[in-house]
Amino acid sequence: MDDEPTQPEDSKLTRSKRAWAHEGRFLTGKTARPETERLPPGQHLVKNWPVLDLGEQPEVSTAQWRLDVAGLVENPRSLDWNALLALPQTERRSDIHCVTTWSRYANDWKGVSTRDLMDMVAPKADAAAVMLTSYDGYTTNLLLADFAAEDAVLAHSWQNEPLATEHGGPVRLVVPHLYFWKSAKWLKRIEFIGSDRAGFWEQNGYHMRGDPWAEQRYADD
Ligand SMILES: Nc1nc2c(c(=O)[nH]1)N[C@H]1C(S)=C(S)[C@@H](COP(=O)(O)O)O[C@H]1N2
Ligand SMILES: [Mo]
Repeated sequence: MDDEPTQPEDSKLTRSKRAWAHEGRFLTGKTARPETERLPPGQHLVKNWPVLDLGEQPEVSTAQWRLDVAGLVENPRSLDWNALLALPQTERRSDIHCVTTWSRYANDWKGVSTRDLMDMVAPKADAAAVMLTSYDGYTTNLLLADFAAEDAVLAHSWQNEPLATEHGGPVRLVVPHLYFWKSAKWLKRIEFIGSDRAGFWEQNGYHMRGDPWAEQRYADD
């Protein structure tokens, strides 16, 4: 016990780090932001979870479900349900911000992080963006850096329950730092592409990136 290292409790760095942790500095997770900054501009908080789709909610059983990962990758894959569950499983808590102005705090997701997926498929050097395609025909695009965000998850569970069909089960993407239209439900295909291309809403007047903190709602914002 005598030679137990002294804790540098009062060092300048430790004090700074404690202050940064308190402010949530350097963290991207919204949960670390001060409460006053947790809600992006123009948003209001809801307690329920609204359902938004194109009018069709495809019923895809876990037995039928496949996720094709294709395009500019070294190791293209077609994952079935068991292959998805065999990958490292990640839990993330994040807030939802929908472009229609509702936000919902503290959603607990479980699934495969996009970083672990990328470790498996190994995007090529010229991959710059991804195009997502869903079982209802929906598409949406993301820059590679946004897709690879630390808190982005291919989610199969929400609050410890299987993700409901209406919310995109068996598997949806969740990219919490962008408006929720980027978080494709009923995910079917991820294609790594060389340059960013507009998906469904992006072709219909929505912003190519959709950062809620910059209010990137529409194409001319
Ligand atoms: N496949 C698919 N994904 C989708 C959509 C859709 O119509 N089809 N709508 C998007 C939009 S506009 C929003 S706001 C969110 C809604 O997700 P929720 O219904 O779980 O709230 O899903 C996004 N992902
Ligand atoms: Mo939306």
